[in-house]
Amino acid sequence: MTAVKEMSNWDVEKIRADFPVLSQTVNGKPLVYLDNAASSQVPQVVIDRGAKYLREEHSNIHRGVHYLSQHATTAYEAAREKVKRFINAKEAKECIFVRGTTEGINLVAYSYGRKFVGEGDEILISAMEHHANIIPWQVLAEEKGARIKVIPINERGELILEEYENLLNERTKIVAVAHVSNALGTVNPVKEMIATAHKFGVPVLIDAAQSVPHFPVDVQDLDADFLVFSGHKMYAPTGSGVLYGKKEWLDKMPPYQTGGGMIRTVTFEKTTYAGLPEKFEAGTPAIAAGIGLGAAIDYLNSIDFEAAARYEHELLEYATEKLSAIEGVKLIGTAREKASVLSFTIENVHPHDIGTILDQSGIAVRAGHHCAQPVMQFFDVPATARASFAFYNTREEVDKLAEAVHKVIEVFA
Ligand code: C6P
Repeated sequence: MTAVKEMSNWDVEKIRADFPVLSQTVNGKPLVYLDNAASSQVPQVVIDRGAKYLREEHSNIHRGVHYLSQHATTAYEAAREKVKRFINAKEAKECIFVRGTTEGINLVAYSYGRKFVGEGDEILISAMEHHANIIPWQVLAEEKGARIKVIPINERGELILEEYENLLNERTKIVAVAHVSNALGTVNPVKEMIATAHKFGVPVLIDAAQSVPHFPVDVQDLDADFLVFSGHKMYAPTGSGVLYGKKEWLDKMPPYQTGGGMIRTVTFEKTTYAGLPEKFEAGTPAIAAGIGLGAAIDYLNSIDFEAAARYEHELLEYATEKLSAIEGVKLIGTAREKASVLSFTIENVHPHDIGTILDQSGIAVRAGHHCAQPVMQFFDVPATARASFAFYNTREEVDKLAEAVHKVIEVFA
């Protein structure tokens, strides 16, 4: 790896000032927040927007003729328009609000799956998927007598693409694959993978939980059929998330949940459903969170997101260089294309102990299997410690991480 000499021209201190949580101390030390892949922090403008809704606009949406309800409905639908522009969907109604990535994938597995997947069919996922992109398909496969096929990975943690092409056939009913692996940081070449699947007439779902927060994603450029992500990993509150789906698919799919808000007419004999997006949004949604997601997108649009992505990438390279130079540290996931995530182990130290000792220095990392147990099995480790970066992290924080890792090694020597 080439040495990183200078960081991009990115005013990280100015950005940090937007995130109040970052100025706290933890265990008497300044907080070093390196658990962004689990949940990123929320800027003041997003906090303020959520608070404004709760203080001045709180009411149910799509239901009331009164002032507050109309105000809240306008704000919520404006957030959907922002999502549409952010991911370059053709139409706002292709953007379904969900609680997060997990719910988005479950929706597709339930709705698309129950309509289009049958006995003997195949569902193609990869060996680096998060459990949220494994289990819904497993449940569907069990129910339908379908089979899960897995695109293998190599020792660097990259998909073996030749195998991918061999696994596609006329029985394949969907490909569901991560854009960026949360356990390894690998960026998968999803645009090419989608083009390959489309040659076989197979739709593709992209789990974009770890890509949308880190670099611009354009659903039309990718030609994704479905793409899902969570607000809480992209500077918005928990409870917000998006399932993007091409209208052609969503129109053909049955509702996932039923109840209020998703109907056209109801009698005891028969119900007819609303069109998109309401058909997939039964019940009262997380309104404050959805409006917050819109505010987070406004924030990302205000900061030169492409420059942020370049900065973050340089930070990842710097951290990779620092940690890989420490004797006893092993990086898990050394793909040529990576984003945000640095998973590692330390010889003879359990990752949970790494996490606990780092916490004493005020450093937040995640330790565990990262809801990707098959990845741990492949690398033959019980768990890893994982530092994951956002554009508000600094080189000094990476230096502190490296120092603290040295301390861990000393404690266990
Ligand atoms: N990964 C992590 O620490 P939810 O929980 O629905 O917002 O997202 C699920 C999910 C799906 N796919 C990927 C690639 C993910 O990274 C996640 C969430 C967190 O890595 C929590 S396990």
